Amino acid sequence: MPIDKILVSIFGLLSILFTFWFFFMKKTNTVQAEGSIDVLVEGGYKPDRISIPYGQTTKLVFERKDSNSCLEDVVLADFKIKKPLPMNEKVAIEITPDKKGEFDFSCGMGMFHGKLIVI
Ligand SMILES: [Cu+2]
Repeated sequence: MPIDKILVSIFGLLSILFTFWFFFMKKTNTVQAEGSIDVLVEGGYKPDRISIPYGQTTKLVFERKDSNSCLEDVVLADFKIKKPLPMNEKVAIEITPDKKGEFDFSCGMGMFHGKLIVI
């Protein structure tokens, strides 16, 4: 087998492994909120996949540490919530989901995203 074919095969195998790893990591990133959860806003949302219980009130406490004006609002469109996030201030948003499923939250312009998973 010529060396270039071996290299291509190895590269192909690595990209398959990377794809699996990428999606696997994304799934395991989900954090379960128990009553309340802190969300760090810095270059995105951390954590960005939050599972919350159906029919119960969960407090999402956002704290923005990123001066990027893009992140100055957080929008939970499905819950009709839009809140400004002043720098270095904790902003609590209480939600009581009355439906199950996955709901996006994002910055005001929709460039950074997170997901609420109601279970
Ligand atoms: Cu934005």
